[in-house]
Amino acid sequence: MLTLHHLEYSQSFRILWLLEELGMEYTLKLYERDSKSSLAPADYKAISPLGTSPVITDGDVVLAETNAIVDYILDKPGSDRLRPAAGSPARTRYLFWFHAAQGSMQPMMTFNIVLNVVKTRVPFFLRPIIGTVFSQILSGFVQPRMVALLNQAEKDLADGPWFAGSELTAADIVLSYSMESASMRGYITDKHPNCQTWLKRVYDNKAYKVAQQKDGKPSAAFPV
Ligand SMILES: N[C@@H](CCC(=O)N[C@@H](CS)C(=O)NCC(=O)O)C(=O)O
Repeated sequence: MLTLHHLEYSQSFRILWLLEELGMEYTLKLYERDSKSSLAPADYKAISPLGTSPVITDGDVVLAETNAIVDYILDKPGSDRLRPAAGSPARTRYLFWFHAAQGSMQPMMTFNIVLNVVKTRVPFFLRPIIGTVFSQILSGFVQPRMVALLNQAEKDLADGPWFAGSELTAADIVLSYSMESASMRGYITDKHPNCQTWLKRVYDNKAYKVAQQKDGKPSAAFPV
């Protein structure tokens, strides 16, 4: 049976939601982050070929990388209902957002988290200078990219309740973690009403709620 190795406050929450959304049978193993480094613990790193979360095991298969895991699961017989049909307009939107989530938005959020964590760990007398440098990185690099992504999200979500249109797809599931991170870090504001409504829709989703219960944490996203 497929086992999801779920690291707390990590991108694997999306795989938990996906499995619940599909109503698939699976085993869930929960892992806590290392209290000093906030990274995955040694027993988690021993499973994942990249040492990162998410990772699944399924018989002899060990698979890391969020979107590879999503496609692996959706390729299972009877599970292909969260990808719009090839050639449909919804498919093009789906492809864009499924890949923009992991290729563009999540890297910005991870970068943001890393800067925040580093800032709290440098000697206090270096913090003002480090803080200034990091602010410049955030305003010159992260902020413009997030503005472009969220402006596009606002536009696309004006056409339907979900990123690919009328139906929930795996793009929404993958985006959920990054969009929650963006909201927690103040990138999603009142200027993004469609994004705010979409996030509410995600939190109201039945399978998402079950995933939250199984996860047991106040948020899916890393809270720093
Ligand atoms: N591109 C990878 C990114 C994975 C990643 O960086 N995961 C973070 C959790 S959000 C992680 O494993 N952090 C703990 C660590 O690096 O030890 C994916 O989509 O799976």
